[in-house]
Amino acid sequence: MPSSLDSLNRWVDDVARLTEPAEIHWCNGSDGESRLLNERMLANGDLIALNAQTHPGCTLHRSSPTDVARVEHLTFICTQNRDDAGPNNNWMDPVDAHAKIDALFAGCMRGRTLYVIPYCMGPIDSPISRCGVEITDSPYVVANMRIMTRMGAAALTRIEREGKFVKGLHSTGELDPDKRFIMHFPEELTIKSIGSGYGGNALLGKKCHALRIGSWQARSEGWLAEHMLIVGIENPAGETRYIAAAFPSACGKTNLAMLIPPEGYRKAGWKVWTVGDDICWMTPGKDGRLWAINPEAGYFGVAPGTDTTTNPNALAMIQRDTIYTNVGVTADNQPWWEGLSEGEPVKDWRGREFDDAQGPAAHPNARFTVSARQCPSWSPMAEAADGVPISAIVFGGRRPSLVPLVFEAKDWAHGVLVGAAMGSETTAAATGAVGVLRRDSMAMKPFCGYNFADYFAHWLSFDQPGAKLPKIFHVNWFRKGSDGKFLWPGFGENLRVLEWILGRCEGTSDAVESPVGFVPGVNDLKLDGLALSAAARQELLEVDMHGWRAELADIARYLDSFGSRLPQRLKDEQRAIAAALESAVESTPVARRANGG
Ligand code: OXD
Ligand code: MN
Repeated sequence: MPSSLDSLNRWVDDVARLTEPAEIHWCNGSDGESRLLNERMLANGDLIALNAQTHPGCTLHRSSPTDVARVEHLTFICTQNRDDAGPNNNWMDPVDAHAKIDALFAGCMRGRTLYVIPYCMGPIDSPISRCGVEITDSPYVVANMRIMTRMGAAALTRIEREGKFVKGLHSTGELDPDKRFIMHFPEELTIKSIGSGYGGNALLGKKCHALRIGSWQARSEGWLAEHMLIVGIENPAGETRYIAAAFPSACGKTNLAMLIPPEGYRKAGWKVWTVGDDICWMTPGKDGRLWAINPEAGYFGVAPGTDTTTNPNALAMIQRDTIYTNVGVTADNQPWWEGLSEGEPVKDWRGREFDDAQGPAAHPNARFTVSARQCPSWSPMAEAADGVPISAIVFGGRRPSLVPLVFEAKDWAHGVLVGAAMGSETTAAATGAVGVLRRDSMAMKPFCGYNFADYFAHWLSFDQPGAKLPKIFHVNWFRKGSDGKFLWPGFGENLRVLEWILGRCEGTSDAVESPVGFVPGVNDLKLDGLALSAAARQELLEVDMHGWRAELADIARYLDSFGSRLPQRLKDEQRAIAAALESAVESTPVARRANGG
């Protein structure tokens, strides 16, 4: 009888015939294997040892300067029918795509080792988890995948049992941006990536599997694969509620997931538990609630800006056993990045003598890779096979104007519209212009493996009789005053907003109804001890009806770009809100506040 590993073995043989490696190594994930690989990388310069006294077990990787971020223009969804990929994706015919990329893979591993990495996304015994196998010629990828996934022997055993896995083929190739492609074949549960060693392009378990292929699998199997952190908020009564929150890349998901409560909250007994900082797989449970796991086992976080004031938990967790990518170094060989208050750089991320005329010491998208368990706020529930029940879903983006600090959608369908309409200024996590406002539905624009119109329909489909769905909210930490400065202090203080959100879920927080949703009145948020002027409080919660009218018109144009596949229900939601705004504009310019605020 053929073993269920036969198809894996056959695929590895086929890839080896195409790529012609010098040898093949099946990764078992052991400490010995990891030590050996690290020694090899330290010897050949792929990794550089950092100060062993201050940062034991930490290493630095410098990428090619042209390979420092995701490349959305070179990322393709290759479905037989172009419309299945949708206007939100670059598309290529699967036959053409295989031919094009296989020509680049031909002979690309000559003289190199081919590593076979079996991995499991999610706790190894969770029914929500899914497995994959990545083939790569990059030992740096192996080292990162060992931290970011449950990799090795246990995953292989699960693959043998299930017989089904996502196939990912990766080679750094020539690191030539003209020979770089990240291709996804969702109908074949296959990924092929060449020409980049950068995490989001090369650690195939992350964006490629857990989001692009994962979202496709999720739709066909009835669950959700989302670009969301998962955080547990424990109140002074010892009850923990879980929130899943979607923000575009580099908008502070890691900081929010690891938030340290403000002093008053800490003293009162509030605690924050980190389940995940980037990806969330949610599935309806028997009780009608959505249950979520973090499919990852580590964090691939943005280093610049991480400091004692912004994210002390992250800073503590990356003092040991961390792979740094593209940070600067100090004279005594410690990692350094902009925003770190201690130390100063002598070398920049490219290994040159640091000279601020040449740019920052760390690349703005410099990263750390670290095991989730090293985080002081790590939640043991990250290992729970059934996941955690989600009370609230939060969407957010960088919106310097218009969008209030927080508002609540009126119901699930309105919440889906709020997520679909999400906009944010672009950041350094992908190549291209930074600071440009773009719609980024559910923060999934770069990651949804199929047509957004079908994705919105899939979201709407969860609204079934008996479902106990989370409430949906939108937050904006990034609103600026007329002086161009952020109005809201952010970071730990965001817990004040999360408290209001959870209060809304429990029915204990008040709000004012506006055409765009429920907004807290100035006295509904606990703002004591914050140096926030009355004007700033007012501005943060203001709903500018004229501005929102223009926003709704822009949202309508955006939705129209999905053509006839767009669910009618979403159009109806948009029209209902636009109509409510029209009448509000006629009667009053701003929302009425509760409590006379
Ligand atoms: C990430 C990203 O690396 O979203 O998480 O780019
Ligand atoms: Mn991300």
